[in-house]
This record gives sequence, C-alpha cells and structure tokens, in this order.
Amino acid sequence: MMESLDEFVAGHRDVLYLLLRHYTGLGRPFLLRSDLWDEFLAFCEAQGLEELVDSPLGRAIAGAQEAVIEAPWVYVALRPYVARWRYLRFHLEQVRHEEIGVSEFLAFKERQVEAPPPGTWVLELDLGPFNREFPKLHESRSIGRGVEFLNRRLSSQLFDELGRGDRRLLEFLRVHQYRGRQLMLNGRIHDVAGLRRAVRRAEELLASHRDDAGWDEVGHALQFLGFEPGWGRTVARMRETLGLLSDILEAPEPATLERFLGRVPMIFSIAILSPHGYFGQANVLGRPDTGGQVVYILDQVRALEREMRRRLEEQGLDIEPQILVVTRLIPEAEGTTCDQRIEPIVGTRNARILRVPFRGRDGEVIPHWISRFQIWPYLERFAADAERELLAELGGRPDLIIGNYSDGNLVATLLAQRLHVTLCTIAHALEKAKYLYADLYWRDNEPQYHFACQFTADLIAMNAADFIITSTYQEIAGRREQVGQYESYKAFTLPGLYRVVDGIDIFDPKFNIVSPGADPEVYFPYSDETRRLRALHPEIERLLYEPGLPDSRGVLAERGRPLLFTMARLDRIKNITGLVAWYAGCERLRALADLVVVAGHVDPARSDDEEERAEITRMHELMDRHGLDGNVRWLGLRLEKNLAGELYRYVADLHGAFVQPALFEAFGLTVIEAMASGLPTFATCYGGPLEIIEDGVSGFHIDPNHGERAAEIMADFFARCAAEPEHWRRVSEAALARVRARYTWALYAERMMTLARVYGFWKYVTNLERAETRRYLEMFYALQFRRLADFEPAQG
Ligand code: UDP
Ligand code: LCN
Repeated sequence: MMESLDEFVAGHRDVLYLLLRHYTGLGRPFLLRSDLWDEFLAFCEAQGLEELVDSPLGRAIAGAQEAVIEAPWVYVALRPYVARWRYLRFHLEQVRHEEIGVSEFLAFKERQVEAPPPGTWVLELDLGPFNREFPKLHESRSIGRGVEFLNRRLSSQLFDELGRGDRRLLEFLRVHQYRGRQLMLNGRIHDVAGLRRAVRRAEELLASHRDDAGWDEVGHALQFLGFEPGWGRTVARMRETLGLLSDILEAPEPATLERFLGRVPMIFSIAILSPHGYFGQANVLGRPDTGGQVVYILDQVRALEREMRRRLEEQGLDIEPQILVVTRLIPEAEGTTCDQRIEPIVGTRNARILRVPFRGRDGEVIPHWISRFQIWPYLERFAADAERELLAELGGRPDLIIGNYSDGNLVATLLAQRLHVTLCTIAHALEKAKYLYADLYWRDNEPQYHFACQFTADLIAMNAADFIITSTYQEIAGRREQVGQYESYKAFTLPGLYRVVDGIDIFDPKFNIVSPGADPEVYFPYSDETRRLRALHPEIERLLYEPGLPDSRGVLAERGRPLLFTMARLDRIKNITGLVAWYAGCERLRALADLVVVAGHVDPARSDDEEERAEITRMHELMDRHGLDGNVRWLGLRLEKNLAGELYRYVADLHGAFVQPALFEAFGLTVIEAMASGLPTFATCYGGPLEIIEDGVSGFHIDPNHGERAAEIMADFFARCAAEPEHWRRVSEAALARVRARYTWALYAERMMTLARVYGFWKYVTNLERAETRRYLEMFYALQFRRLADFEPAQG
C-alpha cells in the first residue's frame, strides 16, 4: 500500500496539496475516521475528482483512523488492515510525506492538548521488548484463538525440538493434589521410561476388567504401578485417559494434548472478582454500575459449577467444587443483600458470594455505594482483606482466579501474583472504547471518571493475565473499519502523564473468544408453550397498558399493536433517548408499532446518578415535545428476570421486535436474550451486536449515528411483516438458530475449563510465567497507579 501511495502522490502533487489544504482549512486539530472520509468525498465532489475514491490515495484515506493537524503538518494514523498500524506525516507547503514512528505521532497529538516545555522527558510505556521472544499469531483472522495456536506451537517445540517435554509432563502429573491427597501419579514413577512402562502395564491390567468397574476394584493394583485417583471413574474412562497419555508420549499432537489436559484434575475451586457494584441476586440490576456483568457472572458460576462437577465426576473424584464470587460489602445496602458477608448462589450447590467491605485510610468501613469510577483508592486494601477471607473460606488457595471489569481485573492481578495462581481476566467493557477522547482529555474527565486510573489498571491487568476471555472477535481486534477494544490500548497517550507506545499485543496467544449465553431456564423461545409463564401475563399487561401505573409514563392508545421493545440501564451510551427521538421523528414507524422502554426511573428524584438524571430529563422532554404518550410506554422499573423473559416472549407473540440502539455496546446480553426468545432484533453496529447478528438474516444492524435511517429500517421491517407474515417468522427462526449455535453457557463452561487447564499446564512447563513483564508491571503499579489512585472519592 505504501509503495503505491508514494508513487501516486509523486505523480499527483497538486491533488495532494489541495486535499491537505482542505483538511487544514477545516481548522480542527483532530479528525476522526468518518470526518476524514466524509471530507475526502466532499473534496472529490467539489473538485470534480470522483475517480480519486478508487485511487491509492483514496484507499489510504479509507484506512486512516485519525489525523492530527497543526498546519503545515498533517499527521495520520493508518490502519490498512485489522490490527496493523502505520503512521505518516504530510507537509502542506512542501507537499511531501514520510513515515514516522508511533512515539512521534503520539507526541504530536499531545502537543495539541498540552504542549510540554521543550526537552521534557515523557514516560513511555513499552511492553514490546518483553514479548519479543514469545510466540505470536501472525494472521489477524487467528486472533482470539490463542489456545489452538499455543497447543500447536508449543507442543511441537516442547516435545520435538527440546526433547524434554515428556519429562516436564511427568513432573506436571506429579504435582496434583487435593487437600493433601495425591492425585494422578505417586512417587513410584521416577522417569519418563518408568512412566511409559507403567502406562503399558496399567493398560494391560485394565484390559482384564469390566468397563464399568471402579477405582475400588483396580485402585490398589494401579497404585502399586504408580497411579493415583483422577484417571477416570470407570475402567473404560481410565483406559481412554491412559490411551491419550500414551499417544502423547509416542507423538504429541495438539488436539490429543488438549483432550488429555482437559481431563487432568486441576481445578477444584475458583475465585471470581467483581468488587464494585451492588453484586447480589435480587434488586440489583439496573442500578448504576450493575448491569450485564452481574447477570454474566451468576450464569457463569452456575455453568462452571456444573462443568466442574461433571469433570470431577468423570475423573472419579468425589470432590465438591467451590466457587466464590468476591465483591464489596456495602452496609447501606438499600434493600439488597449487599450488606451480608456470605450469600449462597441460587441454582448451585456450593457457590457463594463473599463480601468484603472497602476500608478507608484509618481502617474504617466505607458504608455507602460508590460509583465504579471512584473506587480506585480502596482496591489495594480490598485485595489484601479479600485474600485473607478468601483463603479462610476456601480452606486454601483457589486454583483459578477470574477478574471482571477494570477493578476486578486489577484486584485479581494482585491476588494472582501473591498466591501464584493462574489468572484469567474478562473486560466486559473497556471504557476507553466508549468515551471519545477519554484518553486525550483525561485531565478534564478526572474528577468524574478517573479514566487515567482505569486505563492504567487495564494495562496492568491485561498484560499480567495468563489468559483473557473475550465475548467476541471485535472486542479484541474490531473489524476492517473499527478499532478493537483491546487494540485501542496498543498506542495512546495521556498527555502530561504518560505515553503508551506498545501497551498490548493482540496477536498474543493469551486472547481467547469464549462467548457468554443467555440463561436457558429464563430466555427460551416464545413457541415453547409448555414452559411459558402465562400466569405472568396479567402483570405484563398491567405493565404495558394500565393507566396511572406508578413509575410509568405514557399509555398505549391501542392494544395488540406490534411492539418495539427496548430495555437497558439509562446511561448516555445506551442511547435510549436517541431511540425515542428517532421513533418520534419517523411517522411511518409510529404508525406501524408502539414503543416500550424499560429503563431508569420516571422520577428523576429517585436516581442517585448524575448521568442517569440527565437522561431522564431528556426522556420527558422528548415525550412532551413530540406528544408521544399514546405511542410510547416508558417503565422506570427493574424487571425481575423471569418477568423480563416472559415479556420478550409476549412481545414475540405480538410479532414485535427488540431494539438495542447503543452508541457502543461491548457485547449486549439483552441482544442474545431477545434472540433466544425468538424476537427479531435491531442492534447497534458498534460493538458486540455487529458480530452476534448477521445483518438481514438473524436480525438487523442499525447505526446509532444515523437514527433516521435506523428508524426507516425498522419501519421497513414492520411494513414487510404486515404484508408477508412469513418474514417475521424467518428472522425469528434465524435468531434462535444463531443463539443456539454460538451463544450458550454450556459451550462457554466447557471451553473455559479446558482453557484454564491448558494455560495452567503451559505456565508450568514453559516460561509463560513472564517474570520480566510482571516485574515491569509491578513497578508501573507502584509508581504510577498508586499515585493516580490517591484521591478523595466523590460520593454518588
Ligand atoms: N436487565 C434485567 N432487568 C432490567 C434491566 C436489565 O433483567 O430491568 C438485565 C438484562 O436482561 C441483561 C442485563 O440486565 O441481562 C443487561 O446486560 P447488557 O449486557 O445488555 O448491558 P450492560 O448493562 O451490562 O451494559
Ligand atoms: C458489560 C457490557 O457493557 C455489556 O455489553 C456486556 O454484555 C456485559 O458487560 C456482560 O459482559
């Protein structure tokens, strides 16, 4: 691309000059991708140069992510392909350009915000050097399939080249214990030759036993050969597991290795960290900060416990798996259970929520809820207190630590480092991708959002993690036109604080896509008559149609019309007010369907969140201005999930649809809930929904920046369904099929348990420990994070 651009520019200096003049003439220091492209099209049209669109210059601009302008210079960040970056600068007067480094680009960007005195030394964060020797994926389409790659690369490297892999494997099989009870191998096997012999003898011995015989029958003889429990509940299973090991010792193959490791009893207890919110099982959803993450974790826990139990059962171990969700204890719990230290998790046998309070400087317990943007000063102390309580509650170290969101990931990092446990992190949402220029103007945002602190924590955790779970590919690497959420941490700057020149490598095999599901007990198809909760219909009808219902506004004038349904927290980013405005502005859509909004509170006095209050006011304004009360029903309530599940299905009965209009949605659980209920769904093209829905097949993408068009797409759908009822059914069926194939908790748990074992194994047998990186991150934590986290938190 560069060569053809150079060549083109050399032959068209006049065109380049005019274009640069056009850009600089706009008088804006920063141009985003869409600005660059729209202005380019406008320029081509004005100059009568439409053919430029398909020239090397046009292609370069199509791949430009942003430009920084200070005449006569125009600096451009190009992303010609997913996850590949180049930086160029153009000089207007000299009509020339050259490639520059990322550091230079960022320094130029900083200058537009706050110019440091000349010669100021700027801290640059660069993780590149640590990763140089480390195996990396090469192709962007492989991103997010880290474990496959690791297994392939490292199994051949370990067993072929180094020739000492089988020795390490032997050592690894000897370390497994549960509360002092030896598992897998005992001390009778001393070396690899001994292991091979023992496996052969065990296979011979088991050949003469019934398939369904258990350890009580063969255990004694196996122990004599050097084996301990863990190989299987039945002889058939033991034979299979020994067969896998024997294949690996013969010629290691990645798939066999993964299957074998999947059977090794390594994970008996898990600690899941989610410190910030109201974390509970009732009355917490929809509060500021507690949305999908809580739903995700509770469903995840149920699925993981089931999978852990299934595996232990198959391995022949009667061990009760333990999962603890560690969160904050909030004494002023406002009707929730968040002031209780321990709460058993419904739908599990043994999983619990463990709550540990935040403490202030003098050790005093912090009684009130604190926004997730303000909690940073408390986390280090919380990690230390949580560690103590966790160890006591579990009776030892967990075998896996999973962090959630920026705060949970940081605490999980601190714990995993201290306890030497495998660390998995899950972002849920990286705020950097949500708020435009949150990095560049960090100083302005500091009092309300403390983004500098949050991004610093994110960098530390994502680099410390042994593996990272993401819900979609786009979360890591975006797509052709859009930067991935993790990718946006590769290079950015916080002017006056530090500059990140290589913050994360998304080609690192630590990244794995493991998508969540929707609870199948709650979100099932509207056509599943026998399971339907029809008893809830009178309540649903009251919610939808009853005049004067508390916490509601608007009364739908006519019953039985198709409903356009949306449900979300009332954050600005969720763009619920945007949807109401599009609806208001589209007569055709208003004529075809009514709008039902479940979000926030109708009475602003009931909200303790600044952003939410502003959205509530805007909702009322829109309803007043456009006279929406007969067409829009706004419920300022949190729906209990069974009620929400039946509401999705009720809307499906009326051949309605679900809308997720967010400006950006990291994943979007409501999207898969709606689809799992069989509701055709319209969802934002920014973030996860883009990948969940196949546009025009299993739902529709809408662009929140082009609301009129989005409303037209919805109106077209309803118009077509009115004329051709089969259309609704086709989309509904495709939505159901999509969720069944890709988004289930059973798939999730199976994958997660395999990953935990595989990364645990590689961490043990190779240098995945990455001690150098860890030390560098510790320094960054101590010298940078701590300073940023030393503030007096605002309340509310
Ligand atoms: N939710 C709910 N009742 C409500 C509002 C939301 O049960 O009144 C649930 C919704 O069903 C979904 C979650 O809250 O499971 C929201 O998750 P999502 O990923 O859509 O958004 P987030 O809030 O995490 O940004
Ligand atoms: C946070 C979000 O913003 C949503 O997009 C996700 O669906 C949710 O967490 C669960 O991961």
